[in-house]
Parts: sequence; C-alpha cells; structure tokens
Amino acid sequence: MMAQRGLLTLLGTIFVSLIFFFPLTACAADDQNTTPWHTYNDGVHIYNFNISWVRANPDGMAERDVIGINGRWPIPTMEASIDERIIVNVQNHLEDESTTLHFHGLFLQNETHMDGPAQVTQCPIPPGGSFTYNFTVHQPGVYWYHSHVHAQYPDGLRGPLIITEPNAPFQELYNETKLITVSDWYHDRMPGLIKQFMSKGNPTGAEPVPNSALLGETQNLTVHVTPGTTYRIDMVNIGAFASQYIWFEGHNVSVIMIDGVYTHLTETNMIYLAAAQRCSFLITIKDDETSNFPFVASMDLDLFDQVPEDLNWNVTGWMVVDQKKSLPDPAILYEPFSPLDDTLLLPWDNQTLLAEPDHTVTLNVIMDNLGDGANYAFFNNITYVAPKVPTLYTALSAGDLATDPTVYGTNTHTFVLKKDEIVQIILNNIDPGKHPFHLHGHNFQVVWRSDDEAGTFEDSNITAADFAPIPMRRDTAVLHPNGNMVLRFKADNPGVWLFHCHIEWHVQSGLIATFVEAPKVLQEVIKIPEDHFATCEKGQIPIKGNAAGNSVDWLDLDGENAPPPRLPAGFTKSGIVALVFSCISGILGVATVSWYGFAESEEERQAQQGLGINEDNSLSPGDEVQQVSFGNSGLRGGEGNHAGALLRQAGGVIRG
Ligand SMILES: *[C@@H]1O[C@H](CO)[C@@H](O)[C@H](O)[C@H]1NC(C)=O
Ligand SMILES: *[C@@H]1O[C@H](CO)[C@@H](O)[C@H](O)[C@H]1NC(C)=O
Ligand SMILES: *[C@@H]1O[C@H](CO)[C@@H](O)[C@H](O)[C@H]1NC(C)=O
Ligand SMILES: *[C@@H]1O[C@H](CO)[C@@H](O)[C@H](O)[C@H]1NC(C)=O
Ligand SMILES: *[C@@H]1O[C@H](CO)[C@@H](O)[C@H](O)[C@H]1NC(C)=O
Ligand SMILES: *[C@@H]1O[C@H](CO)[C@@H](O)[C@H](O)[C@H]1NC(C)=O
Ligand SMILES: *[C@@H]1O[C@H](CO)[C@@H](O)[C@H](O)[C@H]1NC(C)=O
Ligand SMILES: *[C@@H]1O[C@H](CO)[C@@H](O)[C@H](O)[C@H]1NC(C)=O
Ligand SMILES: *[C@@H]1O[C@H](CO)[C@@H](O)[C@H](O)[C@H]1NC(C)=O
Ligand SMILES: *[C@@H]1O[C@H](CO)[C@@H](O)[C@H](O)[C@H]1NC(C)=O
Ligand SMILES: [Cu+2]
Repeated sequence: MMAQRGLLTLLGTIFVSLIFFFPLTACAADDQNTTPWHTYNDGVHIYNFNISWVRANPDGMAERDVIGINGRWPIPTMEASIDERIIVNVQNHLEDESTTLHFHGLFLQNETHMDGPAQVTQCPIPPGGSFTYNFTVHQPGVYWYHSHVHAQYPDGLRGPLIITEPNAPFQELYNETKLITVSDWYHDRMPGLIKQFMSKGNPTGAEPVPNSALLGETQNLTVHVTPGTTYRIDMVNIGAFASQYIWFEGHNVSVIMIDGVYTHLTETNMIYLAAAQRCSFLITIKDDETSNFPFVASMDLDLFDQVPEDLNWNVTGWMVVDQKKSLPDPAILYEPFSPLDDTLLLPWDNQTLLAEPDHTVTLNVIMDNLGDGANYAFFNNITYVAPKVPTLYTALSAGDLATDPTVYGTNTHTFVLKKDEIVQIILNNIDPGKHPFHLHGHNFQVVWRSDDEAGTFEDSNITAADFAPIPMRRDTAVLHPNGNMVLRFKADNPGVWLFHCHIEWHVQSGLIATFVEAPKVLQEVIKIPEDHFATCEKGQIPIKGNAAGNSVDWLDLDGENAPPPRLPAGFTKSGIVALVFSCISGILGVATVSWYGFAESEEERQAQQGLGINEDNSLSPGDEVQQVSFGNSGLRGGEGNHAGALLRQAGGVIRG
C-alpha cells in the first residue's frame, strides 16, 4: 500500500510539474501554426471541439447563426497521417439542439460505434453533453466530418478530414497540395426549412433551393500559385443538396483520386461533384503564365424544382499568379455541360469486378405522400424512421436474435449481412431526381449505371456481361433520373452501416436503409465506452432491446417508431398534389409558383381548412377526404413519378 502511495505521490508531483511547466514551453513553442483545438503526441491527435452557435456571413448577403467550433467558423480541417489515432472530445454547447459527428468515408474497422449517426451507432449528444470519438485511420485521402442528426450539418457543422501518407502515388508529379471545399449555402436555419419542406403545404416534396454557392466557405476565394508549379487540388463537396460542375478556365486537370480511391490519371476539362463526393486532381500553372485566372463552381439546376429569379447559382474563385493584377470575370459557358463521367475512372489498384453476389438487395427509390400530407422518400415500401434503441445497441444486446432482421424493426429497413459475403445493391430510380447514394463503412464498386430515363435494372435487360471488368470504386455515387445502378461490396467490415441518399432533405424524408453486418462478430469485438451509454441515459434513451425497446419479447415490435399512416385508398398523392396545386395556383397564379410560395399563407390555411387538411399537419379521414376525387388522373403528367416535375414545368426559370 505505502509503496503504491509513494509511487502515486511521485507521479502526482511529476504530473503537477508538467502542468505548471509544460504550458510555458508549449506557449513558447506555439505559433499560429498550432491551433488551440488540436494537440498531437506520438501518433495520437486530440481534438477538443466545443460546439456552439456563432455568427457568420459567408456569401456577404446574410449574416446568420451557424454552428461553429471553439467560437469559430469555418470549422477546422482535421488532419492525420495514415495509421494514426484521432480522438475528438465533443462538448455540445448548442443550447437548443443535440448533435453528433460522423467521419464520412472512414471504414472504422472494429470501431463502428465511432461512426456517428444518431440512433444508429450512438445516442444524440444532448445540449450540455459531452462525448468522445476515438478511432484509427487506415485510408489515405480526402474525407470530411459532419453532424449526423436531424439534418443539422448544413447549418455549418461540416469540415474536411485529410489523411496523408508517405510515398503517395503520383506525388512525383506535383509540387504542392491545396484543399478547396465547395458547397451550397442557405440563409435560413435547417429546423425552419425542414418544417416547410416536410409539410402538407409542400405535397410535391420540392426541396428548399439554396441561396448561394461557396468555395472555401466563402466567395471570391483566391488561391496563390506560382508559375511552373503543379498543384494537387483536393476538392470536397460539403454541401447539403446541390451537385456542382467545376472548371478552371483555360486549364485541363488530371484526376488522381475520388472518395479516397486512387485512380489512373484521367484528364478532363470539367468535374462533377455531388454532395459528399471528393476529387483530387493535378493542375499545372504554365511557366509563362502572367495572368490570374478564374475557376467556377456552378450548381446543377436539374436538382431544383424551380430557380428563383435572384439566385446566382455560380461561385467564382481565382488562381492568383500576380496579386497586383486584376481578377477577370469567368467566360460564360453554355449548357449542356459534359463533365467527366466518373464510371470511366479506373481504380489505381486495378481491383477487378467482385464475384457473383451471395446477397442481392433491390431498392426502388419512390417519393410518395403519407397521411400527414407531406412528401416522404421510400426504398420500396419503407420510409426510414429511427428506432427507439440505437441499432448497434440492439445488435449488441440481442444475443443470437441479432441475426434476425425482425429485432431491428420494420422502419429501419435493416438487412443483416453475413461476414465476407458479396453484397449487390440494385437501385431503381422511380423518381426524376438525381440521388447521390452513400454507404457508411465501405466503398463500393459501381458495376453498372444506366443513363437517365432507362427505367429499372430489370427492364434494361442488363447482364453480368455488361458490367465493368474493373469498376470504378467510391463511397458516394449518383443515381440518374428514372435510371438504375448496381453496386457491389464485400461484407468484410462488421458494423452497423447506413446506406442513404446524401441529399440532406432526403435523409430527412426517409431515404435510408440499414446494413447490420456480421452482428455476432460485433458482439465479440465492440466494447461501448461508458460515456456513450451515459449520453443515452441523459437523453433517457434505452441501450438494450429491440427497435421498440422491448428486451423481454425480442420479436414483439409493438410500439416501434413508425411513419404517419398511409393515405386511405383512393386518396392518392396526385390527388393531394392536384388539390394543393389547384388551390395555390388559384391564389398565386401558376406562373409565379415558387418554392417559398408553398410556405403557409393565411389564404392557403383557409383553403386547406375547407379541404380536410388540419392545422396539425394531418389530413382528416372520412368525409373531407371524399371531397377529393382527383384519383390518379390529377395534374401529374404521364410517366413522371415525382410530382415535382410538374412544378418544373409550371413555375420559375426552366433550364433545358
Ligand atoms: C464552450 O463554448 C461556450 C459557448 O461559447 C462557452 O460558454 C464555454 O465556456 C466554452 N467551454 C469551453 C470549455 O471552452
Ligand atoms: C465577391 O465579389 C463581388 C464583386 O466584387 C462582391 O459583390 C461580393 O460582395 C463579394 N462577396 C464576398 C462574400 O465578399
Ligand atoms: C478487428 O478485430 C478482429 C477480432 O479481434 C481482428 O482479427 C481484426 O484484425 C481486427 N481488424 C482490424 C482492422 O483491426
Ligand atoms: C482510445 O482507444 C484506445 C484503444 O482502445 C485506448 O487505448 C485509449 O485509452 C482510448 N482513449 C480515450 C481518450 O478514450
Ligand atoms: C515542381 O516539381 C518539378 C518536378 O519535381 C520540378 O522540376 C519543379 O522545379 C518544381 N517547381 C517548383 C516551383 O518547385
Ligand atoms: C482537355 O481535355 C479534354 C477532354 O476532357 C480534351 O478533349 C482536350 O483536348 C484537352 N485540352 C487540352 C488543351 O489538352
Ligand atoms: C453561371 O455560369 C454559367 C456558365 O458560365 C452561365 O451559363 C450562367 O449564365 C451563369 N449564371 C448566372 C446566374 O450568372
Ligand atoms: C494497374 O494496371 C496498370 C496497367 O494498366 C499498371 O501499370 C499498374 O502498375 C497496375 N497497378 C497495380 C497497383 O497493380
Ligand atoms: C412492404 O412489403 C412487404 C412485402 O410485400 C410486406 O411484407 C411489408 O409488410 C411491407 N412493409 C410496409 C412497411 O408496408
Ligand atoms: C428487354 O427485353 C424485352 C423482351 O425481350 C424487350 O421487349 C425490351 O424492349 C428490352 N428492353 C431494352 C431496354 O432493351
Ligand atoms: Cu436524394
């Protein structure tokens, strides 16, 4: 005992001396390069993130509340070398919102509990709460981190995460690396926008259109460059919704990596980056370059149901050779644009098509209305609703029943995967929108992707002979309008991994499925740290039981979280669309319908009250419903399944 205490005293003395003397030395050594939120020692990066509201005005048009870290916004870029450890101590000082952090693209082998989505691998961190992420990084390249709860990251909680490696492929071809983020930007906070988006006043599910685009979380970004130098540009789309066309005036670029996968060098004059995608490419400044030149990010208007008159969907940055010279306006380009088709890229490791699948999952993407009148997104007949118990905690507590998808509930849309099986996902887009699909914990081979309007995979008569022999691999891939796509991956990473559209609006409206991969292995390897469970306790969220919180009868899902009920038969989506559309067009005139036109106005409310739509966002059953007799004819045009197409024709600027 005494000896131990003596030892402790000695250690205590050393510790106290360190506390007193270390800051002095640290300060002396400190300069602007050392950020206060980051310390590094022996392969371990520690980030202390105090998350709170701050004010910012990145596009110069509207100062607003944004989610910052340690009182600052933009938030820091996280950096580590391959095989190092990252620890993030999060304190949630947002007084009115819970939060989490997700590390997009990282595999987190044996560390699925550090992945971040709320009610999937952890409980949301409540205001005043704290939480520690602790994981290792084994993949080089460009990733990013963002909140993964209630569509929060577009309010600012989104930043790059870069993993460097010695002897990176292509490094002999460039002199320097520059990181540039690109994104859309909203002037309003997400909770209000979500309320408008998911409402009976917006039955077509028209997504809020961003107010502007940003490069480097600002506009008019300047990047200082030297003639005769080749730069590796790491670009990441940290936006909520918009895909971006990106080009550098008068210069081609050579792509070397997408979503953490090195590719064979591929030259192009334009890149397309959907929300969450990354691309690294080389650009050479000519020896005799004396002028500054612009680069442009232009939001893909196809995603928007209508384009507001005053929207500038472009943002310009400049490669600056000479600060004294002017920053020329970019030349106007005309559509159609033809950016690099990412399925033409070949992975640098030449990984061939994975074997025939052991497990095929077919997911049809469908938008439809439910009984509250709002528009929801479905995979087949399921719109995601979070479970009462985080799915990982169900997997860890369900014993042998963890391999039975029933315990995860209907509305998490869970597929249980066996260790190391080859999984194939067939996506059919029964919607005229583009959707960037992302899988957590893996990247996937895009073995086949159809053009727009090709119909379902089955209708396309595609066979394995049509699949790419060396498929492009990434973690986020765009499914084309009314087209189809086939993805393959090997279930070699035990965990609970979401598969979802990365458009934050569609995450909110339910376009999510869950893969529970090798749950029996998880039960062996995953040990949940105490602070993770404490977070649940603070929020009174159970950590044991099936999706309904039942740990007595695991197959009884009574009381599980569920979406609003289906509309009564005969009361179809087109009926609602026709109903609301006709009353709004009556009031506003078809030509001027715009997204915010759907925000509830006094007239609209009165109109709705007469038509069976209640104040509480639900549709009354019974007689009021019978008043709607539009059936399937409605205003919906022929084969268009997403009623938003209607609005594209009806209102605002139309871009062909
Ligand atoms: C975290 O930020 C909040 C809000 O800005 C501030 O009140 C608090 O003192 C900060 N805490 C720490 C430990 O930095
Ligand atoms: C960018 O430059 C334009 C033109 O000079 C200016 O109107 C705008 O306010 C600038 N934006 C920002 C965010 O500084
Ligand atoms: C994950 O854990 C298993 C079982 O302990 C181990 O065999 C495997 O090497 C681990 N994988 C990684 C990448 O650490
Ligand atoms: C992080 O995880 C490692 C490996 O499990 C462990 O040794 C270390 O103590 C953890 N650190 C923190 C701060 O939780
Ligand atoms: C860039 O790298 C190339 C090849 O390594 C080298 O020849 C050139 O001098 C470098 N340029 C600069 C400005 O350092
Ligand atoms: C730029 O790349 C395109 C392919 O995207 C190619 O057609 C064109 O010739 C290239 N231009 C130059 C100047 O190399
Ligand atoms: C955005 O840039 C594109 C490409 O140059 C151009 O066609 C379009 O007119 C621009 N839009 C605005 C609002 O300036
Ligand atoms: C991939 O194939 C190319 C030839 O197409 C070859 O040059 C390269 O070395 C291969 N890469 C690897 C990692 O095997
Ligand atoms: C979806 O369809 C399947 C098969 O037809 C059915 O068993 C299941 O109950 C349906 N689920 C929902 C949520 O409607
Ligand atoms: C697929 O095959 C069917 C039956 O042979 C044929 O009717 C249909 O036109 C084919 N579709 C395509 C896209 O080739
Ligand atoms: Cu989507």
